[in-house]
Amino acid sequence: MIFSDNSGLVVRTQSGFYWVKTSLDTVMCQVAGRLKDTDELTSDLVALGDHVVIERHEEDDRGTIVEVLERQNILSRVDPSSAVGTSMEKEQIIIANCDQTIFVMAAAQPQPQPRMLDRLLVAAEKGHIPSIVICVNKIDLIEAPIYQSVFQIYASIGYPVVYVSAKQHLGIEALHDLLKDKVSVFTGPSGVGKSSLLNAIQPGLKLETSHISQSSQKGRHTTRFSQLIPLEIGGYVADTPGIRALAPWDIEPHELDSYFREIRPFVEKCRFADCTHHHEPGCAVREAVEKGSITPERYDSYLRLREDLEEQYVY
Ligand SMILES: Nc1nc2c(ncn2[C@@H]2O[C@H](COP(=O)(O)OP(=O)(O)O)[C@@H](O)[C@H]2O)c(=O)[nH]1
Ligand SMILES: [Mg+2]
Ligand SMILES: [Zn+2]
Repeated sequence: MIFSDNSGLVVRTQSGFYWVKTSLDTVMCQVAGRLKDTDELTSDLVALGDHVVIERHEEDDRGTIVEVLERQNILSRVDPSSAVGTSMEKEQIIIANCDQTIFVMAAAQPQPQPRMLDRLLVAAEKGHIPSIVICVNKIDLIEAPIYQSVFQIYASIGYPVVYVSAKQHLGIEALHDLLKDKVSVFTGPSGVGKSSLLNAIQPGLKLETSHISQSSQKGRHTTRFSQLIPLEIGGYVADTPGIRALAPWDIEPHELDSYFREIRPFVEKCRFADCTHHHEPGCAVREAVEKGSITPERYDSYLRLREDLEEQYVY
């Protein structure tokens, strides 16, 4: 993307302010009022990673975002601060136009959360993210067979899995190669080591990392804004707030099966076109679970998420 002095990339968002990196400089902007009145706002008007057109103010060094260019892809969720589960719920865009998402989990402390990972994967599939990678950090803490038993299933269904330790500097080179010249986003629960990994990749970043209290084993939320960090090796990486829960945005129950990579190929073989894969006779998905081509864990994730979506979905 080529930018000019009045167009650029949104590199930071914080409380209604957006920092736009143009060909000249980085300008702090707000959103033009007229963009806000268009229609009912169900999503963020401007998100990290957006390509925007700005107007510079004559009176100061700030600007106004007057146009958001069409997004290539988005990673989003239901905004947890909106009225979740009602018609007033909103979409929160974690990042727009990224080349890849790297979902970070810890091998331990905090415990891996595969059900949450499955939700993240669904959100990324839905948002047309071109490359989806899973990064398992803190492998210094426990034995390989323990964490591999949780994560190798993802490699077998086609998601690259990289095992790393920010603390012992293991696998950091592999991450380096993945990030080079791309716009990437690190997302995952708080306390899994996202900021520590970014610090390991680019010493000198000095992102704030949190201490896990031994009693709760939950990371403190230290990241309260989102930013795209330019990498010395080329490209950007987004540091975003930790995610406690993720409800994928705007997914109808019947489309969910298409966002589970290993379930998708079986769907057209079910006897009924509207098969939910829950109880119907002649269900090729359940047959695949019985034969071991789909793991019970991922199938269970599918069923649970489908149930959540059925509850939320307004017919
Ligand atoms: N043992 C171990 N601890 C780590 C590793 N990476 C990060 N931590 C610790 O985990 C805690 C949370 O890290 P932080 O980077 O703030 O996590 P974030 O919330 O995902 O950004 C800090 O106390 C880090 O020192 C690792 O590879 N091994
Ligand atoms: Mg952090
Ligand atoms: Zn079925």
